[in-house]
Amino acid sequence: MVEENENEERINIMTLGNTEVGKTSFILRFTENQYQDSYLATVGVDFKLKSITIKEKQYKLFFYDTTGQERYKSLSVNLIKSAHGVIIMYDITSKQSFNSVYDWIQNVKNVKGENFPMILVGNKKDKEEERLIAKEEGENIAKEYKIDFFEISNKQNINVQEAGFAITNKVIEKREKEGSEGSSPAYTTSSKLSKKLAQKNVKKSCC
Ligand SMILES: Nc1nc2c(ncn2[C@@H]2O[C@H](COP(=O)(O)OP(=O)(O)OP(=O)(O)O)[C@@H](O)[C@H]2O)c(=O)[nH]1
Ligand SMILES: [Mg+2]
Repeated sequence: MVEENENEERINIMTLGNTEVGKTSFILRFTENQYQDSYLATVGVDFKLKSITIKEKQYKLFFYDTTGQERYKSLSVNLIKSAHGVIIMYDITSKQSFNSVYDWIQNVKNVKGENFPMILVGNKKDKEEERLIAKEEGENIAKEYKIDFFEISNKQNINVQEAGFAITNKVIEKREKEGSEGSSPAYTTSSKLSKKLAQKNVKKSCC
């Protein structure tokens, strides 16, 4: 079982993007500061946890992870419902992964509407000699959708923490804003779906 600590507010973050862009590697680097060169496609839904304190408040981050393989796309799209924030990822050496960014963003918008916390990340910044997507191209999409953009490298640990904390802060800002507007968002309680998944997967990946 995932230990529920009353003092910790839960934040569900999803990584979305084509297969092999580095979603699992990002989560591993952000939560455990580890990196593996070998590739193993994510099977089903996985997650990892990280507890953090921001402005003296404790948060438990749940990073949800699915494969970007086309045939499992509906699984990823279904999970968006229980996300509080999303990281859209592409690989700077893969045109196809970059071309899919619009689709992934649109999937999120279809489920969550406008102004949902989201950031765009171009991964594998260490492979400069194989780069096919200029930094400006990523920046332009981010500008178009008014979201933050980062180029990162999980391998060399560049900008990974910055991206992880940026999406976390976006979620917190939105909650604070909605809280101050008097609404009581469903964010503070975990959704049934994510809770069920957490219980199902906790044996696979643990704290
Ligand atoms: N050079 C380089 N390789 C990376 C980086 N991040 C991930 N990789 C490699 O890219 C491959 C795919 O990484 P994963 O994290 O498994 O990709 P994924 O997006 O989770 O893939 P799916 O689960 O199939 O959707 C692995 O061989 C990683 O080692 C990076 O920053 N630089
Ligand atoms: Mg994966």
